[in-house]
Amino acid sequence: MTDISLRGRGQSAILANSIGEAIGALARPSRRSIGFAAASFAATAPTVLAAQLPGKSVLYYDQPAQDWQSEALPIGNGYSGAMIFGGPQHEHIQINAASLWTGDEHTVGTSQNLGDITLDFAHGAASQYRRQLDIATATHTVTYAADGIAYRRDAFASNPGRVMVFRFIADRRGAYTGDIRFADGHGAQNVLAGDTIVSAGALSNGLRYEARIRIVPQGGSLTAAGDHYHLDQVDSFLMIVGDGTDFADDRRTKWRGPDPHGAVNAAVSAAAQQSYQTLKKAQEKDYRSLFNRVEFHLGNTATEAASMPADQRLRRYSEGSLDPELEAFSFQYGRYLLISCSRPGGLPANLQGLWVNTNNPPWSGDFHSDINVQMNYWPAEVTNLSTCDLPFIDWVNSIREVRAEDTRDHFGASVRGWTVRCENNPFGASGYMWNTPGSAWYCQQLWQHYAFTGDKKYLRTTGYPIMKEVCEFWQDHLVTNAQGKLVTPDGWSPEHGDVEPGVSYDQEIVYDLFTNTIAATKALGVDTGFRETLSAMREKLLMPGIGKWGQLMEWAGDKDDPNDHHRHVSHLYAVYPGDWITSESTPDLAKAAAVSLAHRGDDSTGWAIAWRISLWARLRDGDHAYKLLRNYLRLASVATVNYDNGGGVYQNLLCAHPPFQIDGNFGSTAAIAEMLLQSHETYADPAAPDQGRYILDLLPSLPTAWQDGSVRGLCARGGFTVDLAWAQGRLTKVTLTSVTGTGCKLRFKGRTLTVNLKRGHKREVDVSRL
Ligand code: FUC
Repeated sequence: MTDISLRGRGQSAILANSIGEAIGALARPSRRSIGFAAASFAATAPTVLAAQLPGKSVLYYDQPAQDWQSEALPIGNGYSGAMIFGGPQHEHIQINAASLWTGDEHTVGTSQNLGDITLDFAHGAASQYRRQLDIATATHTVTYAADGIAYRRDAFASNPGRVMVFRFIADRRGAYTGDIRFADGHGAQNVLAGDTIVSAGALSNGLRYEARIRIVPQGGSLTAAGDHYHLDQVDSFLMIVGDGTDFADDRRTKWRGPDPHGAVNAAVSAAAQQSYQTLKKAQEKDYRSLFNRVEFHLGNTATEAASMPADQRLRRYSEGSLDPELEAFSFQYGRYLLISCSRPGGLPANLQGLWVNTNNPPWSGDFHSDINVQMNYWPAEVTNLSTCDLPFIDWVNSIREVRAEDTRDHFGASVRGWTVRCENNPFGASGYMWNTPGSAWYCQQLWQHYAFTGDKKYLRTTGYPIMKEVCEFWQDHLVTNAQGKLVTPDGWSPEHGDVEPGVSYDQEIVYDLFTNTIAATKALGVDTGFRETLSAMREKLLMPGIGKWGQLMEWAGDKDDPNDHHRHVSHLYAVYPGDWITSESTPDLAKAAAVSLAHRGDDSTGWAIAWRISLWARLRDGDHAYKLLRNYLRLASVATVNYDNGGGVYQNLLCAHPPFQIDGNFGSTAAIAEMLLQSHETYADPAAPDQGRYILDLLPSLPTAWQDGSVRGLCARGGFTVDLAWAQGRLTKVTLTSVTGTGCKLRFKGRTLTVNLKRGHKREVDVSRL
């Protein structure tokens, strides 16, 4: 056994600075050399925590988590993440590296669990227990008292630091005696190096990974005990966790980069040299720079609920109580999750974000192309997290070549462009049914990134080339039917019905693809001939019909069943996330879409409810959207696995398909934004004859339940950010900022006002004119 508690002077100075400072800050006044203030901390710890609580940004519980999917709480830095249980005597922290995937270019494989850290402490029974997640600071905190000692843990995942930091403090010296273990998800043996547990290995596909868990104790001793560490009467400690793999999103290097050891070791070592406060400051600065871009408030009606543990609060809400701030919280929670699992340079959010606790997760924890991976990115642009969109865009960019080869193998050697099947991995492999318009759906999101940001360089170098090649696929793939209409020969309404020609889902997405690509050629001033070809083809596309019960037809034939409650509503794509069936421009189709949607029902799986909220918001029925939001936010049954309905959220507010699937979290956040602001419609402007301008519809689907509120920082197409305040359903303040320097039309309840802003300018609009 190696005793590493005797440290050089330099190191103990760092420790004194870090944990000592931290606890000192927590428990002033007395801050001696190591900063403990035993008596005052004991007295103030619960108060200190409580003082942070009523925060609209906090989820809290008075019990530790027992169950991973429904109770543990997630943290993440975009590349690595953890689910924290918060047990006082037995802490369990399950960790992930987002790129830990089996499979290759031909086999989808699955995303994988990295492993489980456990800490067992020799405490007596805990009292005054509380754990919380504060999404304003992205910090998980546990406090409790045991044996007359007050304990506190804080945890966060640092994007700039590329580590996760766990701090354990107490109000009495020598409070921590126990064991720290790591169980590698693939059975690799731990190596104990100095004060670090190292676990490294390779998956069946050769992908190398490494996890490092470094313990930085203060006081007492840390000793290696076989495959784990033993703490003896340690005053407090930091646990710095780094992980990674050698995945690279580059086919030319066979999807591999350098061995993860170098980067993981460097990140953990660098973090261990910094004080807790310095690490926290850097993490918060980065996190707040994204999270604080949007604020959303819905009055102050729920103070009582806000002070309840989240499980009770959700139960109360599920039983019908009003809690608008919970609704606002769930909006922000989707943003928290996206910031935590989707950062530039990383992989896109998978079906569980990046939080996967088994090596056989539901649906492989993959990038599902027939709604799920797209839905993960619905909130990105509109909720001012454009940067979090980049992993999705980069992933699409990286898989083109593999997809083109596979597409040619299946659709014929002369077919240009590419498309996908339903199940997808980081290496471009695609499995299960062909989802022929899947790549065109990706392109819709590539176009939205431009529509919101106005970033022409991105459009020229990344967005447009992909859109163009996917159009080429459709130029080669569409066939002319007996009525002279262009149809997809092998259409499929996802997970619903047979493969047959002219399915509305395919037709609508291709229409959308051609429309956006035409707009892209105009924005870039390129490819006039190609544009004309696309325009001519678009005119010949079979459009969805209106059927015998007034419904928007899902298939080319009028065979929809009015009692069909299938979760997918793929034929409503053109309403949302598409943008060309609208009450204003295509009122008959919009009416038919509402008939279809009403018949499909209000109950479904988590993501399917989230989609329906956006659809009702686009169809201008705020109260129906709200009704579904309440369905979405009901407490889901824990053990259920259901493919058809039973969606909701677990007590940790993660979306229940069921089981846990994160798309509903993201889809519902996007849907709330859609209730407050829409910008998908355009108008002709002589100043922009080719492109048109966007109409910014303010509070287009405000439910009766949200008569008072405010939102700051939502984004609109055309490069605007919008701040709104309203009272009794009437706008009281509208502030507009233009990033790109273009004009727009504001619309509120049908009244419009044209506004022209210079690049970077901000203006408060005279609401009396709306
Ligand atoms: C689609 C959906 C399922 C599930 C799966 C991951 O296939 O139809 O409900 O969400 O993706």
